[in-house]
Amino acid sequence: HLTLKERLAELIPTEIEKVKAIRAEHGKKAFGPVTVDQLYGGMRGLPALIWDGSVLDPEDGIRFRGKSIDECKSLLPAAPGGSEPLPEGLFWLLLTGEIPSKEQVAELSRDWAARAEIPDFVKEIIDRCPPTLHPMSQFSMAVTALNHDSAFAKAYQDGVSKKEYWNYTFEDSMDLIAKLPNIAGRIYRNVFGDGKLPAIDNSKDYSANLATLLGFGDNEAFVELLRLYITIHTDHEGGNVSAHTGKLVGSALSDPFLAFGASLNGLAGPLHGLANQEVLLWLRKMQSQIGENATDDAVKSYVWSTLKGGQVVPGYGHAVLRKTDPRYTAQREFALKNLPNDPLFKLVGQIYDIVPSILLEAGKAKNPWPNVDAHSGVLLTHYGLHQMQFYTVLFGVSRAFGVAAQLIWDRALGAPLERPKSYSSEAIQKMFKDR
Ligand code: NMX
Ligand code: MLT
Repeated sequence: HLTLKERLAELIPTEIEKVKAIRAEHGKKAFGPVTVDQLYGGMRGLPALIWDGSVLDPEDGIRFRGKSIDECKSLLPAAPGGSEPLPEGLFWLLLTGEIPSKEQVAELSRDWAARAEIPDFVKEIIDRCPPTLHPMSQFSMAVTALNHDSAFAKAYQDGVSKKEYWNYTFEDSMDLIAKLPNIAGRIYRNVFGDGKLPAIDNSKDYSANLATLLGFGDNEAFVELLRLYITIHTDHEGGNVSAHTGKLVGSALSDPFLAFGASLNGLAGPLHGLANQEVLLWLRKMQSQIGENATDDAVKSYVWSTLKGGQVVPGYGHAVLRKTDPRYTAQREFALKNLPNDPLFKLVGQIYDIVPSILLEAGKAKNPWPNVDAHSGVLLTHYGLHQMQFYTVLFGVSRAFGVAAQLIWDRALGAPLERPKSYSSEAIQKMFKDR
């Protein structure tokens, strides 16, 4: 059978021809008007990027290479004895559009385990961070520092041909993904534990190793949760802040470590990935104010007090989705199967019944339904991972898969430097004066 890199090498020439043909036939055709509101409004809905790995439908949610989360759950290989999809398989799917065999997935697990060690100076950078420095800042620094050994950066300095960019981007991307468990584990153990870290086990899959590094390797249900968690957080089409940032920075031919470091800084914002931390903080604050087993009326008035205080309800709303996020549903199904009586899960379910109608009544949010971040913290904390400041790091580990896949394809297809046009308000006033 073929390795992932060999299969990619086969697919790339056909894709290059496909893109050439699309551009030759449709290159000068217009999508439609661009409104002034889109310039001021965060470019919502503006067609601006190409990415084949995943597409987000406002109603149905994410599809990875056309496959829904449910389809991925049934088609992608699981671990022996497990039932959740292995994220190794999702990475293969994102890159090739194909479902890998069990053996191909096992080979990826072995490859990543073999590449997992991080340089001593990166360990020192992490160890020198004060425990008060947010784990996401530590994560982004460590990832950026991996650029020290970038194969792409070295090859570029050595004058490599453009045709070979994808090859070095692939190697860096594999190294990046492989090293994240050691970085995340080290940050977790330094900030919340005794700083001692077990070794990667070359016979285990990626999520099992990550769970071990975090101290939860013996809990098979937690390992299964991580497999699902990493699979569903990988990619959310091209326009979300972390994916787009990685693509943008990568377009300057910054290597995958620099590009993904930038992605992480975007993911660390409360309207994006940090929302999973914010959700748990908000739930805990709610419990401390209105008690556990609170009535619906008490929950309602807490939600209203959040809105009246000029804050957002974390974990609700979305820039594209207009229905419940299927990633929320997948996590809810996991909870119903594995922790149906968890009190915090019950609160999350109670909120699901209450918040959408309040957001509709408040009348501002275009989407009153929950997103992925409304559910992840309750699962992690159920198994003992209580430190919510760490939650976005796990989102980041997963998001590396999607960003890396984009970077590899962008370099394979020769994607140019991103450089959209900006306008001043004065220019807009002049442009539309008599229209
Ligand atoms: N609670 C309160 N108000 C909200 C919410 C919410 N959950 N969602 C949107 N709004 C407000 C929003 O702040 C805006 O108000 P204003 O006009 O005063 O600026 C108004 O509704 C219109 O916003 P939308 O067009 O519905 O949302 P937008 O596309 O701008 O932003 C989010 C999308 C996700 C940033 C927004 O829904 C939000 O802030 N949600 C809470 C934070 C969150 O859960 N983020 C995680 C997203 C998923 N992820 O992992 O990245
Ligand atoms: C994501 O997973 O990136 C978030 O849901 C945000 C988005 O898609 O805009």
